[in-house]
Amino acid sequence: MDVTADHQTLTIAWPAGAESRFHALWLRDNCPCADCRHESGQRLLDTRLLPDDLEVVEASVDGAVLVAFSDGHASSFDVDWLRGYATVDGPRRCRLWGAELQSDLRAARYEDVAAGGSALRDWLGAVDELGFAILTGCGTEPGTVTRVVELFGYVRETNYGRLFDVKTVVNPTNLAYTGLGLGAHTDNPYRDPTPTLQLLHCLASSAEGGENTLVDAFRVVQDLPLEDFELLTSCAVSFRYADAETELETETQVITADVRGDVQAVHYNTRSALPFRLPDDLIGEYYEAYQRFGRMLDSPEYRIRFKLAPGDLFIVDNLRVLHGRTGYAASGGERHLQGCYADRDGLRSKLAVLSRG
Ligand code: OGA
Ligand code: NM2
Ligand code: ZN
Ligand code: ZN
Repeated sequence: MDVTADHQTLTIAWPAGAESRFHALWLRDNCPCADCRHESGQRLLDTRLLPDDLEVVEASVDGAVLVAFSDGHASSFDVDWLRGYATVDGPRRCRLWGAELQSDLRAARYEDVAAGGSALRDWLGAVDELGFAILTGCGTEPGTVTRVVELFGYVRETNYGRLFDVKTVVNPTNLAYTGLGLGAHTDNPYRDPTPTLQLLHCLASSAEGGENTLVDAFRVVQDLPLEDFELLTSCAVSFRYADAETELETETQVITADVRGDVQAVHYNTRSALPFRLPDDLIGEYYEAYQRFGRMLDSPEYRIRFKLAPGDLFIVDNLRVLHGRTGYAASGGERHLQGCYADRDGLRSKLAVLSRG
């Protein structure tokens, strides 16, 4: 490997032939020495104090990449660390799936996952990679769903409580509390920010029906015509929920794309979408895109389904994997789930810690 300095650019020629360029300011800003980085890993250096015309005056390789800068500072960079930043895209962990996953549905056992270690790591890894995971053998003790969250993160309390019961009630305030079927949806899209994880734990399921469906909305987005993607990512829509004590309304897009144009989040919920406020000349086209996407989300080609037995639980990445259920009979059996919300950052933190080498 070979390094060359030219004014503001350090060029590395990797042994396999590829070349990477690093800017002087980027390198200086990321100097790992004890003057520039605190041992906590936080940056001591104030980026704003660096001179705009900073240059690399000398560079060489001696185990590490040694760089001398025009401000008099010298840095030593680990070669593998530099290689990790040689491309703009970082690693992407997500594996998209469709109905084919049905034949490969895996479930972990509560007692293994609750013991922590590699079983917990693998279960959290599945959530990160596939956007959902199933857990069996959780028992039917009320409150278990929040104990599962405590294995990796923090419960996200909402107006529905720290946890909520999903069963039919008289005078329901939410269609989830009826026996009606629910098409694929994002929970609580009217909340800002929308919870990024949802868990549902089955306490009773003797009623006829009430199967759950899951769809990887990111996989569906892949098959969406570009014009639809553009409309669904660029038009703002709002979601709302109101009852006696609550009034929540949030504006977002049905599909959110990141700066690279990759899908970042899906907010889809026909029950709580407010009437669209869109210009007349867009509304027809918007509905065309919205309908195509919505129908694809409930199409058998993309979704998986399963019936939760008492003691089973599933967790979804609420902004990627949409969930639904088929309707169930309100009489002649009981169906009772408990659910709660949590957030992805806590899950990813636990996963990262458990994955340390
Ligand atoms: C919900 C929900 C699914 C079910 O409560 O948000 O989607 O299986 N429930 O009852
Ligand atoms: N519940 C189950 O987001 C929604 O409105 C779906 C949520 C009421 C907490 C139902
Ligand atoms: Zn330094
Ligand atoms: Zn739901």
